[in-house]
Amino acid sequence: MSSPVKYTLTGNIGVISVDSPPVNALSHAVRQGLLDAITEAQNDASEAVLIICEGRTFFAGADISEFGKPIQDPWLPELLNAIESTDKLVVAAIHGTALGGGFETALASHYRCAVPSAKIGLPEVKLGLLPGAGGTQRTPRLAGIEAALELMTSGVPVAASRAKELGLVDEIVAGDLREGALTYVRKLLDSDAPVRRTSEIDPPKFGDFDALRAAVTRRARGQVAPLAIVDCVEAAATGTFAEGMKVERQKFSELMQGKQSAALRHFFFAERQAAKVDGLAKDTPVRAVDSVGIIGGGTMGGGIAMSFANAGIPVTMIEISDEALERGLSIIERNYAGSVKRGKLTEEKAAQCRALISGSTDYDALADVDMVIEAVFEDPGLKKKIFARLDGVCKKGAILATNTSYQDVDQIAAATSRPEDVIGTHFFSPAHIMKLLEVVRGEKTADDVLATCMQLAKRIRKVPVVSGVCYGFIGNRMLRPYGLQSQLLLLEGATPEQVDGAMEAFGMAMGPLRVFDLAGLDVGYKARQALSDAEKGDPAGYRVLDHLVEADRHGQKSGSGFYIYDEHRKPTPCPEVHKIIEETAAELGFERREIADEEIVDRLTRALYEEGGKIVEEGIAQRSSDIDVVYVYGYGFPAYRGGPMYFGENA
Ligand code: 3H9
Repeated sequence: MSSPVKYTLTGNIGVISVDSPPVNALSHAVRQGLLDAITEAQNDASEAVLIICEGRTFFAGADISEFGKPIQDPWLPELLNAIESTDKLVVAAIHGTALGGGFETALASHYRCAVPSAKIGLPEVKLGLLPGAGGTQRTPRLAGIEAALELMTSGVPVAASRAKELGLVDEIVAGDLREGALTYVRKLLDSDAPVRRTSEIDPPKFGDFDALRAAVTRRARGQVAPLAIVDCVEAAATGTFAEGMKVERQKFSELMQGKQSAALRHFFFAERQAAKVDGLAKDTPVRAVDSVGIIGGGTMGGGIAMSFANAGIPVTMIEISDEALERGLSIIERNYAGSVKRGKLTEEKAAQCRALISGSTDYDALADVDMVIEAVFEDPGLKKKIFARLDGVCKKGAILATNTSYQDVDQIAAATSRPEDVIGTHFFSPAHIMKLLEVVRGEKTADDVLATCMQLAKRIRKVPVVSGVCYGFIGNRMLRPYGLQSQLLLLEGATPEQVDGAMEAFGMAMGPLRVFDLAGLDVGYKARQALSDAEKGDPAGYRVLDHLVEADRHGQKSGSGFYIYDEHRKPTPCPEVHKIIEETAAELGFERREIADEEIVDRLTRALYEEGGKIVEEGIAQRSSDIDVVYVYGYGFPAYRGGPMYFGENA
């Protein structure tokens, strides 16, 4: 098999060029090729060496698919030491994303240049790991302790310009990368630039590591890798390079064998797998979507509009009256202002996005759009009426999508003469922030409509998961047994703060009862009033909720629900709620007992896992890992537990 690494001489510069699609991961073949090439360069007539990658990116990191398997030499840290110890100048030329071991390869080079669009990052923490090829030791030597820690504990990449400010990139090259990089190497040679080994730079000596550890612990929320990163950086600041490398190796190996990294690696591949639709050919044509209409300017409609505008796609928002439209557009305005204030968007970018959103009260404004997303409240009759109207107004081939969270997409599609163009796109609130998109495939949804929505999701920076049609689709359907279990636990003896505390300590972004409070207890209450006792199901599932609403406790918005809320929405436990729970337990004949936190976590996660199993069995989800993606990105399940299905199988 030919090597993905080529070595050629261009004048007096040895060029190591790597071509290993899709992302030039540092697989065994790449590492071996790099070692062979650097050895050849060391012994030939070249005066300097350039490392450059073909395709869409510089090395995206170690090859994650090799993790968990026996290590094949040369292992990355040794390879990088060999590169760094070369006597000839070694320069890395970065484009695309230099990530993890990829960026560590650049750090082991003596100089680094990058095109302006390049990004560099150390995202190992997102895999439950730390930079294990010298990154924890070399980064603080170039960028200082705080910047290095920020890069490594957040895992968020930075742009080339910022990397240059931090001293992690030496030169930004405009135009063609190879030409620019060769010119840069010649400039270094002409100026007699010395071989500059990062490992030989004196490490920064300062660091209040106790304070840094405390800050990282707060942000890490149960993850072990961020604290191990602090340990490595402390070793960089207090010992020699060789000593620091020993600590790094030890900690990397511990993390690699730990449960969190295994779960996060599962999740990495689960996310990528979710984008693939079984039975849908890779070359399925997609429809052009260059303009979108949104029906409904409420919180959801506004967030969806922003998601498209942020990706440069113009949006026409439809409301029933000028006042409603005005209200919707002003919420969007406020959201953009907030993003600017928090430094998420520049004023200029926010203005550009905002300018892409226009409004109308006339459906005729949708005559030419490529896609419409209906985002009105959950009234099946109203939704059907809207789709019948869209059928009359929209051009042939327009995709007609509903943002329903529960309703039957097939029945909505049946209100049109073109059910093949109808699909569900279920966004999560706040829609401009939450990454999950459930793409609901109706019985008659055309393949190209589905393929278009999967691709479009990526364009608007969402993670799509395909769901079949059932009440609540994947995510909300699983909330039912989860919610029921939370109510049973209360009746059997737990307090709301114990249930939420146990689940939050487990890693959920929010416990189930705080979620009830956030959503509003009155919503379910009103819906139940229309149901017969038989339809309502087991009273244990809703009786406490009913009593709370009847005591005027509607959740966070009313200042009280399962908790009392202050003006900052901070929850405080409430004795009156304890009393309501105890009385309801007596009313329904429950005998109360001590319940351990482990039982709470076990019963609630099992409820998700069991319902998830049914969802896969029925073919609603394509695979159980898709459910993990739904729960991590849509419902705050901790990624380091792998998602409810992975957790259920591996806990
Ligand atoms: C590390 O480096 C440890 C070292 O510090 C120490 C070692 C001793 N390996 O995401 P995409 C595949 S840890 C293997 O859809 P995009 C991916 O599975 C690593 N495969 O594309 C997918 O395959 P498929 C630190 C990888 O354009 C295909 O490439 N690095 C790897 O949206 C396309 O991926 C990271 O954590 C990999 N490293 O985004 C970076 N990366 O087509 C992880 C990707 O079969 N990668 N694949 O489904 C990324 O963040 C994104 O993939 C990237 C491209 C931004 C590069």
